[in-house]
Amino acid sequence: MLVKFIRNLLGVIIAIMDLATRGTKLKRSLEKQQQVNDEVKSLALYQFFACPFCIKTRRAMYKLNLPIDKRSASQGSPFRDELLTGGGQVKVPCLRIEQDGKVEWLYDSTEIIRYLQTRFA
Ligand SMILES: N[C@@H](CCC(=O)N[C@@H](CS)C(=O)NCC(=O)O)C(=O)O
Repeated sequence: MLVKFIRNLLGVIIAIMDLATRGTKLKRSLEKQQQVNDEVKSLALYQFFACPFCIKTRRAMYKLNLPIDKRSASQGSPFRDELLTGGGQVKVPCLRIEQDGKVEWLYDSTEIIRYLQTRFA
């Protein structure tokens, strides 16, 4: 109970520090950014606000200037059930990728960041 509280508190502090120190976003031409904005409509990040792995992933998304839909997988959220049913486990971060009529659920922050950098950097 106390450990969980301290862990969550630290997560919130890290999340706030992240927001304050994000720096600059990748700059693209207007047309290119519009194309990227359209492409990321087929992506969604399932996450917790205060999870360090999610913070790391959100930071990379910010730096790459990717307005990906963020879905909270916290207790009581319908997205939690969606993640469990679709991906097979409630573990965050998880990137839902819809492509060519198929859906892939990509777990692990390092894998997600690698995927985003390869596709959008
Ligand atoms: N190696 C994974 C670790 C992910 C992880 O441990 N996530 C925790 C939250 S910080 C989780 O989803 N735990 C399941 C739960 O809290 O229900 C990554 O880098 O994404």
